Amino acid sequence: MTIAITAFERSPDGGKGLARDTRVRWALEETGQPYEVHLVSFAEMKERRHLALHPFGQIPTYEEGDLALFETGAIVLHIAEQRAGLLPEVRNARARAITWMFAALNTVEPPILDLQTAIIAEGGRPWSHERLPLVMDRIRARLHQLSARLGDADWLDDAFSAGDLLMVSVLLRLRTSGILAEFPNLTAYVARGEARPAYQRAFAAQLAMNAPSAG
Ligand code: GTB
Repeated sequence: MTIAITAFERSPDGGKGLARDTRVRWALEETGQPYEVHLVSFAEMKERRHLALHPFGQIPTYEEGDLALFETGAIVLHIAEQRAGLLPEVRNARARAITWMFAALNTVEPPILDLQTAIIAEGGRPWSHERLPLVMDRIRARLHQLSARLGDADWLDDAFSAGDLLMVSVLLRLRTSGILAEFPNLTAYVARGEARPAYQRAFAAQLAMNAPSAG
C-alpha cells in the first residue's frame, strides 16, 4: 500500500532537515519503506482539505490506505510497529524504547522549542535579554541529565530505536545555539544518528526539495 506524507512546499530552514517531516522520512528509511511526499504551502495547510488530515493545519501527516495520521510521535510509533528495525521484539525493551520516544518529545523538546520562541518570537522584546539565559539554563539542566544517563553508550537503551531517532532529531535543533557542543557525549550521539545511512537518505530527500536552488 502506498504511503504518502506531507511536507512544507518550501521549508523555512532551507533544507537543514529541522522540519518534522525529516523524522518521518527517517523512520520510513530505517524500516525500508518507499513513500510519496505531498508538498503543501502554508496557505494550503489551513484549507479544509488539509485540515481533514491534520486538525491543527500542520505538517507532517501520514496516509496509508484508509489510515490518516498526524503528530510525528504517533506516526513514528505506527511505522515502528509495522516493520522491524525501530523497536525491539522483547516486551520490556520495547516499552523502554517507547518511553524514550515520549521523553524526547515531552521532556527534552519543550525547553528547546521555548528557545526558538525566545529567539524568533520574543527576540525584540525589552525583557528578552533577561529571559534568554533562563531558557538556555533550562535546556542545559535537561541535557546534563540526558548526558549522565547516556554516559559512554552508543544509544539510549542498548540497540538503536525509535527513541534514539526522536531524541537525535530533537537535539539537532540545538546545533546552532552552541549548547549541544557543551556536552561531548551528546554531540557524538547526534553525530552517530546523522551518520546512519537511513538518516542520510532522509536528509538528502528533504534537501532536494528545500535547498535554495531546488525547484
Ligand atoms: N506536535 C506536532 C508534531 O509533532 O507533528 C507539531 C507539528 C509542527 O509543529 N509542524 C510544523 C508546522 O506545520 C512544521 S515542523 N508549522 C506550520 C504551522 O503551524 O502553521 C516545525 C518546524 C518548522 C520550521 C522549522 N525550521 O524552519 O527550522 C523547524 C521546525
